[in-house]
Amino acid sequence: MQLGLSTAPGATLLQVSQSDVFSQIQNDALLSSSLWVNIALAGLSTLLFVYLARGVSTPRAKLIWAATLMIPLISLSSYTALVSGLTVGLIEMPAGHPLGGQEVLSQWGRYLTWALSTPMILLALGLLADVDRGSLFTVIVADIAMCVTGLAAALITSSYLLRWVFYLISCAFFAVVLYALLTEWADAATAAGAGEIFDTLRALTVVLWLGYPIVWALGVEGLALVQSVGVTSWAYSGLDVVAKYVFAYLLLRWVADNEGTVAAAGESTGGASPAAD
Ligand code: RET
Repeated sequence: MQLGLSTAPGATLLQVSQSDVFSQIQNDALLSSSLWVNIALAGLSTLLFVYLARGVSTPRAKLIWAATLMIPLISLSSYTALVSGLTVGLIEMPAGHPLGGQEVLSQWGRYLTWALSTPMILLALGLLADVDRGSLFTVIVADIAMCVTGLAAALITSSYLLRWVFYLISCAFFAVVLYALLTEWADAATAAGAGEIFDTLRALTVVLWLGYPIVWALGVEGLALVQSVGVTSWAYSGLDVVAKYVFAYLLLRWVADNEGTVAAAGESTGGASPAAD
């Protein structure tokens, strides 16, 4: 994989055509396979989830199912945009960066579409745990802010320092999400009778989500300790497979088997259900 391409004088992100990036992706087997595998898995997961939901009838379970179904659908769009070159670009790294002055391939579309997919994951988890609306709102807004500031960290080309400032701001938003998952939401889930499945999903979420900022820091956009865009892309894709499809499958299977518990939680605790507050 070509990665620290030397910069042609005056070359900018906008001068690299989409088809150039597209052929660069197609010519890199490691990189393109990391994207195509996810397109295939997102498609299969969508079909499986529609099948799993055939018996779901209560409004609350339907809402959880709708949020969960969005996860592979957003992923399908996200990976198709990446593979086409639409949301991938060559970014010239600022002075001070290990690859300063060189252009690196940035899959910036990932950060953008995480701003759509991760709120669906948190919405499904929050509904499952029957958390109150204030908490759900705060966590989802912090999560979107985490993704958008992560996008800023990836796209800044003027200052190496500011890339890391935005990275730290994103980490601060991430801390809000982690804090809620580990404290308040866990208590709410136990009260709602979903303690066990919530513990499993929370462990999966906390451990895997921590992997994303680590991959960013090690990859070409951060410290460039790993200089292959294909390897970085596989790391993100691997995390995505478990954080999205395995997560969503476990959640939906539990909801389908425990619809009564899900419906009762919304009625009795006055949590995030529409009738509450
Ligand atoms: C970035 C870099 C800046 C610092 C932090 C990050 C965290 C990203 C996370 C992403 C999770 C993505 C998931 C996607 C599934 O569709 C943006 C990498 C904290 C936690 C689960």
